[in-house]
Amino acid sequence: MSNVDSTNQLFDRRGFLRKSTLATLTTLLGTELVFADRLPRHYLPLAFDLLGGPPDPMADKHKDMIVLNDKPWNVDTPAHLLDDKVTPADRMFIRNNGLIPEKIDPETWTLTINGESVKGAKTYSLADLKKKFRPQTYQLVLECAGNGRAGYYPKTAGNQWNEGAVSCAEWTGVRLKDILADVGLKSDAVYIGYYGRDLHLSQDPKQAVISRGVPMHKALEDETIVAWAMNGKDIPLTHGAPLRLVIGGWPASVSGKWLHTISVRNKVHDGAKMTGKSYKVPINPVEPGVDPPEDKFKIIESMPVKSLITFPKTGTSIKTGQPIALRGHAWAGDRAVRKMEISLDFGATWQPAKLDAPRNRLAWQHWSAEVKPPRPGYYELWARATDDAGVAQPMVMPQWNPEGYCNNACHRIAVKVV
Ligand SMILES: Nc1nc2c(c(=O)[nH]1)N[C@H]1C(S)=C(S)[C@@H](COP(=O)(O)O)O[C@H]1N2
Ligand SMILES: [Mo]
Repeated sequence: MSNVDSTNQLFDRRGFLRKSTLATLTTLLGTELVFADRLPRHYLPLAFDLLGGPPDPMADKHKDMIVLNDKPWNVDTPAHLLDDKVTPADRMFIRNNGLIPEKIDPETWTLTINGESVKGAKTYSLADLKKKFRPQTYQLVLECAGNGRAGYYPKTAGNQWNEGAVSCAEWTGVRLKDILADVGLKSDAVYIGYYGRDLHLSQDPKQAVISRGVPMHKALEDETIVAWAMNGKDIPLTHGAPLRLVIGGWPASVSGKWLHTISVRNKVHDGAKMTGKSYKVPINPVEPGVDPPEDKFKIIESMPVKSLITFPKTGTSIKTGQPIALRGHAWAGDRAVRKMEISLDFGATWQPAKLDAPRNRLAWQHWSAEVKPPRPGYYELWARATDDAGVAQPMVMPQWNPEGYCNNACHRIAVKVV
């Protein structure tokens, strides 16, 4: 049985095998499931074991991806798998808060724009969106706010992401600002909030999984798009098919997957995971381990400057006398990266790396460098990016926060020169 965890999606709310599941099973078996009407609640026929179980989001992923959790699916990417300039689907981290929706039909899918601050609600089919507005393609960095959480001490609750909860794929869709202009906004619009089709882990359809948003100034940026394609193909189901809100530079939690509604709000959006302490950090720095009350937190907006060494892979051995060629990417939320540096002596000295311009605003920037280790032995290569406001990555753990967000400490790899 490949994934007992996804069985949630096989049963209806009362715990009986869904009619659709039964139909699929019958087709796959090539015969009738006699006495299907007598199956006990929450009972999964053994046939699932024989057939290999329900669709598995890992089936399309690189074998070295790291599953942190499978209920819901949270899958980290090792840094060396992020070496491509544009992140391929099979190396893209997965961060789900609920269950991947089962039935996606692009033919009947719609996007509704509603909320207090629209002049009137409007609904578009996918074909409408493609026809009515001009398609745009952007490379956009999506980084989970919890990326790097594993590096915080004391340990904080949540998925223990290492470095890989970040991607920069090429997204195609239409500008949200074009759609909103077509709908017509009232002057009191301050925020948008998205709604996606995924189901809460409890399977209660009335319970929202996640519904986050951004202030109008971010919603109306050119690069904020409602996308139907990723890397030139339909968006993979795991990553939000058939329609996704894609907003670069901010916590990826604002990029709503399986998008069906956007509400334009006359106040800060109050959907699931906008309230409480989710995706928030203390307004004032706290001593590690201290968790202040809710009203002392602020919403994370632009993500901090950060970089990755994607080549070589940590733990590599290199022949003595050769320079070490290394490369990776750097990004800085809403800002650009201005400088990239490498150290091979634990941060005592730094040398500049070559840094490319981004393909477009909010895309990551590629960098490369060569270092010459003086003699055989163990080395660490550290990488440090500085953004265009002069803010650099910290070499040690940044400001600890109770939810473990925004760890942008320098990435480092181990290399042996033999
Ligand atoms: N509908 C929906 N959208 C969602 C989520 C989700 O659980 N449901 N997770 C968010 C979070 S927290 C992150 S980090 C990104 C992850 O995107 P990915 O799985 O495509 O890499 O999607 C965001 N959009
Ligand atoms: Mo996230």
